[in-house]
Amino acid sequence: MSRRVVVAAAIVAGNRLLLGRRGDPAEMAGRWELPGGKVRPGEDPSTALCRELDEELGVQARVGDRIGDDVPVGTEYVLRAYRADIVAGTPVARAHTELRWVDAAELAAVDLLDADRVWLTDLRALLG
Ligand code: 523
Repeated sequence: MSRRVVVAAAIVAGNRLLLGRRGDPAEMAGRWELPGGKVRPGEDPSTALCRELDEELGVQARVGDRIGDDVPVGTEYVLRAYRADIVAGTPVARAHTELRWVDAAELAAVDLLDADRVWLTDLRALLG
């Protein structure tokens, strides 16, 4: 069985990265992540990420290059990160309990999900 791909976005504005705080499931509640979600069967990953950013943040985004390596999550998923830029709208927490723009120092201190934490070096590089 191949793993289902979950896509996530590194959205950077100036020297800050956008993170969302998860409200569920219980074991992830309160922790922070790059926004994103599951790619649907037959869906292009970039299209899936645009859809998720629209659903979760209410923004239109342009998906750019991949960053970091794919990260296995449990036995079911593989997580994949892309750069993304907001082209229309202002992010609103529709799927998260809170959104936050973090600089490099704040990123180092925040309670990121384990899988997202694997990309810390890649993410820090985006923040200069
Ligand atoms: N992760 C993860 N990091 C991260 C995301 C977007 C997702 O570790 N940045 C994990 C969390 C879940 C799995 O990937 O184990 C699926 O993500 P989820 O629940 O955000 O996917 P959605 O948004 O497609 O979920 P539903 O709409 O609830 O099906």
